[in-house]
Amino acid sequence: MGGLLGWSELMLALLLIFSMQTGSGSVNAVGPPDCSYIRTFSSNGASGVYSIQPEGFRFSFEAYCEMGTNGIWTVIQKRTGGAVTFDREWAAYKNGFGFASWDHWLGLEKISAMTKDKSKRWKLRVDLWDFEGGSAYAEYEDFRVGDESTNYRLSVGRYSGTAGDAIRGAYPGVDQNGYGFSTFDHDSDGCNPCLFGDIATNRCTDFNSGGWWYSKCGSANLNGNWHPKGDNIGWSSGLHWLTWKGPAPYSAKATRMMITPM
Ligand SMILES: [Ca+2]
Repeated sequence: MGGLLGWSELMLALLLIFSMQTGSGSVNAVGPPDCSYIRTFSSNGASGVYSIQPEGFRFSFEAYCEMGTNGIWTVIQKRTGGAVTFDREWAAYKNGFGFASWDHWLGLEKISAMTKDKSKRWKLRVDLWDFEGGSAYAEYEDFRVGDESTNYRLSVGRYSGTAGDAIRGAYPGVDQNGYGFSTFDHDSDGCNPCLFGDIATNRCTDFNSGGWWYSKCGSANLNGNWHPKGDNIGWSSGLHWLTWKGPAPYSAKATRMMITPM
């Protein structure tokens, strides 16, 4: 047993050394910096999971590339059900979790690395599906996420779409643009406390759960708890985009967030 463990640890160490070397840039042949390059790397160019490595990032990783009619997008978030829990700590949101081919959060380090080059502009698209067969979308120009020292601060520019601009808020004072990311173990939500009727809260995650760019909790959060059809309205934690469906909070059936260079 001890011998087997020693062997697996040795293999892990070798893998780590190898990945550090490949990440150094000199042996960098692992993949494109984001999905928009896939067609030049791959002949068939179908939607699916590809290996990408943003410039300056330490290692390559799997991401889902959506080959759309309006661009090739790198998916950074997807929800279709409750099997993958999104009520997770800072480290999980930092590094990512779930399955690239299915429900997942790509990870703030990766999103930040992709969008940090100020000479490049990025568009964010948010897709929302309801339980009644409908859908809506929101697009933001100049999407960017800062590094960890800024708590992965969110920046978005001009909005367009059919779902409403829930990031800037369904009501005044809750603008999430320019706010850092919060999880239950990492609070930068601007509540100390926030008052909702008779309820005072210091942490949006106490009610809204998940991790998000909470600003006084706000009107958008797609990383809350997933709820099934018929039991999806009125929960404080859900897949909420309150400019789309509200004021009674409607939790979406499915969501997707993805980015592409502008
Ligand atoms: Ca707080």
